[in-house]
Amino acid sequence: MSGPIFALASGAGRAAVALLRLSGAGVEELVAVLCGALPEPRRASLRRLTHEGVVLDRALVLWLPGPGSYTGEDSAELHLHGGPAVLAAVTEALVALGARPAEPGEFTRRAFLNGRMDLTAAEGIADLIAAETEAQRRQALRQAEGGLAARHAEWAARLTRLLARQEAFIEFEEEDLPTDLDVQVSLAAGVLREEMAALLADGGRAEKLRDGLAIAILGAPNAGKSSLLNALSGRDAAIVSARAGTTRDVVEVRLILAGVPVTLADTAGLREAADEIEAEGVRRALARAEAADLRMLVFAADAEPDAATLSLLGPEALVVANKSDLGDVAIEGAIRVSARTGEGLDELRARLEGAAAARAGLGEEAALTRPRHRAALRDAVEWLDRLPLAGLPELRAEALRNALRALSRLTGRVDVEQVLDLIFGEFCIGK
Ligand SMILES: Nc1nc2c(ncn2[C@@H]2O[C@H](COP(=O)(O)OP(=O)(O)O)[C@@H](O)[C@H]2O)c(=O)[nH]1
Ligand SMILES: [Mg+2]
Repeated sequence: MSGPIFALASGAGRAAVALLRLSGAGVEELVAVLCGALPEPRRASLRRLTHEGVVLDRALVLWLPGPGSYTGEDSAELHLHGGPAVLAAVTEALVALGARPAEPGEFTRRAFLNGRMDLTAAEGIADLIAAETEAQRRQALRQAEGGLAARHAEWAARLTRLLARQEAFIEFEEEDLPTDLDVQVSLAAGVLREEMAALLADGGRAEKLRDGLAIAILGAPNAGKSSLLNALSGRDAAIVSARAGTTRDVVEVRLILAGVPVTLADTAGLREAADEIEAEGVRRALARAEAADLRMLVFAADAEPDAATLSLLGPEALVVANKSDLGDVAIEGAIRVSARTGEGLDELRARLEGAAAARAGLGEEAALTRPRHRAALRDAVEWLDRLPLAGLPELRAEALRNALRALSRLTGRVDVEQVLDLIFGEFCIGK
């Protein structure tokens, strides 16, 4: 057990109650000193907290002895009155008694180090705290409760068995092991490889649900891109003007579509720029088009489609014919809308929601929510790919061992030091 740490686990600022968490060796004495005596474990007890004869607050105290606590260490919670002076006085007393403020993510880091959870569960908790939408919450909770870890454990167990068989072959080569052992191991490893590849081939939807989907609005000047952004977001985020070339930088609004956080980006109209600033705007628009998960191509229904926008057409694009109140130029597959009259906007919104759900909706089962998961799994697949090429039993065992090691980076059972800082750095202090 490491030394005692403490942190405010509730939000900062004035509130009815401030929740201060403590964890580590020495918390038992610390709580006993503050309360006068150690309260009954795992029971909320109302106590006067005193330090050196001064009453600090009257608080609800929970004494949570390890190893059955969140961190696995001796822990406590102090439910204080939420004023800043109360918090300051209690903090000062805790420091005087030998505790120190926790680093971001330190409670969860200790929980991981004490075997209370694996890395994917720790990440799930970080995501749960950050979740803004229902779909994000469900995805995070699934991971926090061990969805991905369970998938990993099943694969790791199978891979370990294959490795054991392959190593037995090295040890007992001359004896009567099945002569087709190599083939058997390769076949089983091939099945495993396909399952992993299937999870990798999900189009990154879980990562997109976590990080948000990027939608770029593109089209000729004056097609009504800014008007549509404003209509979809329900506020005047972008300047609308009859003058072509008004929007020069990228204007972003955040929306939630079908539970998916979305960044909708309005861009400069695509045309030969009149000046340097507009040219930069067009360059940025094209960069957005490149990086976007979804392109919304806007044409004006009272004009012929322009070549620059047409060149961005593709199966993945959502095509919109705006200004339906002014004309009816036929554009293949376009949704007819009018930012002015509101015609077609409900359909446009529904189509955007459908597209968002298809690209980033909540999946059926545990998914890869971070690039780090993807990298680990991709490594494991690559090692399994090498297995059939390796002739010597030693090399085959090595490939399996490396695949297992790569896979284990997911949950952090081995080889984890280098990823720890990365992961726990995402946490806020007090968790
Ligand atoms: N009649 C009509 N005018 C529109 C419509 N949408 C936009 N406009 C007008 O077209 C002009 C250009 O709109 P804006 O949104 O700035 O286009 P952008 O250059 O593509 O961003 C403005 O005067 C808008 O009021 C529409 O659906 N119908
Ligand atoms: Mg504009």
